[in-house]
Order: sequence, then C-alpha cells, then structure tokens
Amino acid sequence: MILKRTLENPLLRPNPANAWEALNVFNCAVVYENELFHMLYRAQGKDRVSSIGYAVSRDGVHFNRLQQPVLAPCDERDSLGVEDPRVTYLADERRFIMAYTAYSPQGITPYFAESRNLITWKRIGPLVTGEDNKDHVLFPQKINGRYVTFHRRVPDIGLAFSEDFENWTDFQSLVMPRPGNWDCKRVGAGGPPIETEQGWLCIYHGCDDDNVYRLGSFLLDLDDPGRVMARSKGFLIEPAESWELKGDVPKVVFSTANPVVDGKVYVYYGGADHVIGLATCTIDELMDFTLHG
Ligand code: BMA
Repeated sequence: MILKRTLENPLLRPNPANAWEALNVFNCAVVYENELFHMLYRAQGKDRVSSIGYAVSRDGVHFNRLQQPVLAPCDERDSLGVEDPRVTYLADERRFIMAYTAYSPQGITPYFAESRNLITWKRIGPLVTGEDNKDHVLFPQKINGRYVTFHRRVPDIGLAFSEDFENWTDFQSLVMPRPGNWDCKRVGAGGPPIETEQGWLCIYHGCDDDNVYRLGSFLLDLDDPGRVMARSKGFLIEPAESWELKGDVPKVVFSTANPVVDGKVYVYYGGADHVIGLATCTIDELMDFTLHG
C-alpha cells in the first residue's frame, strides 16, 4: 500500500461540546494557502443534519477548529444537510469554489459555492437538478476555454463542461466500475485533480459488493481530460485501522482532499464516516502506482 498513515490519526474526532459536530466529523476539503492547511469538513449532529466546519493547521496534522459552522442548511434546497465539500482554487480568478451535496426531502443536488477567504461562502448554483448526482469537483483551471468538473451519475465518474459556470453541458461517463474488482460497484471522484507534466493525476473512491470503500488513482490527458491514460490496478489504501473499520458506516475510507505540498500528497479522508484521517505519499510514488501499480 503506497499511502502511509500519519501516526497522529485520527486527526479530528466529533466534538460533543458543539451540537452541530457532536455525532460525526468526516469527509473534508483541504486547501494549502499562505503556508496554512485550511480544512472544510462535514460535521453531523445527533439529528444527522450535516453542516460544514472550518479548521486550520500549520503542519497539516494538528488542527484548530472554529466553534461555528461556515456553511449550514439555510432553505428548502438543503434542509437535511450540506455534505461532502471538495474545494478547488481557481488561481486565475482568485476565488475558491466548493462543490458540495445539498440534501433535502426531494433528494440530493450537486451544488457549488464560492469564497475569497475560505470562511464566507456564497452559493452560486447547482451543477444539475432533478437527478441522483454527487461527488462533483471542479478542475483548477479552464481547459480549452471551459470550466471542467467531475460528477457522478451512478455508478460512473463523469465529466461536464461550462463556459459561464451556469450552464453545464456535454455530460459524459469517464471512469466506470470494474467487474470482479475492488471498485466493482460504484466509483466517485476524490479531491481536485492534480496538474502534472504527464497529465491530471486524480484520486477516486471505489466501492465493492460488500460496500467496502477503498481509494485508487487515474491519469487524464492534460488538454483532453476525457481521455484516460492510466488507472491503478490496485488500491492506494483500504480500511484496516479500527477507526476505519468501525464508526457510523463500517469499512470506509473516503477521500475528498489531496493537496500537494513540497512534492508530498496529503490524502485526507473520512474514516467509517465518523472521524478524519490522513495518509501521505510523494507525487512520484502516486504517479508510479497509477501507471504500474
Ligand atoms: C457515499 C457518500 C459519502 C459517504 C460514503 C460512505 O455515498 O454518502 O458521504 O462517506 O458514501 O458511507
């Protein structure tokens, strides 16, 4: 397994002192900016409604949290929760884009929000409405004049494109489950794609028939992200620690963040939908595993 768990794991646990994060803290976005790791994490209270909290760290391991969520349900579109944030920095526009799942009695909707400071978030609209779609995450720059996002129409990872960030078109399937494999039932994107000379390096989750969630990786063409150039045969990590095997949902490692700092990939993930863990490798190791592992 190429990802090495950090000794301090789990990094974040539920906080009984705050009702909104008393039950679970798990899937999180992490952005490295101004020499700080900024974490936006999904938190659940005992009512199981999710909000998004903020925590910050100098070393990527020890985090201090705000006492209030930075994004919480606010109307009928998300009355049951805001879930699974993935944050991308659009450097050209100096704004952060959060992709998150809005949950309501009508179902789930993949939404976007924007921020200039990672604390104050403004909703800017859905990727698509009226369908079962989530696990979306924006690419960090336009490609051939268009924004590009991953999304998930069950069971595949897909792409969609937009010129104006409002109208999303050309929905297509890109990475599918592999029968008989660890990712045979469903797949979904992880954190934002990592730009390398060889292509967009991406981490994803795969689920098998026993609902075990593991992480794998693939590589996309830089100019034509609809072209898959490589995909890892094996997985990068699978549930093995007690806090990955047991929690709110058993046997889950689910990543929504993979910032790269000084050549090291920091893979943050929810452990059993209950706590937050970290595992790392070098970018070279991740590339090598994607191509050959
Ligand atoms: C997915 C999402 C995640 C969750 C995962 C494992 O479908 O709902 O929020 O972490 O399942 O339970």
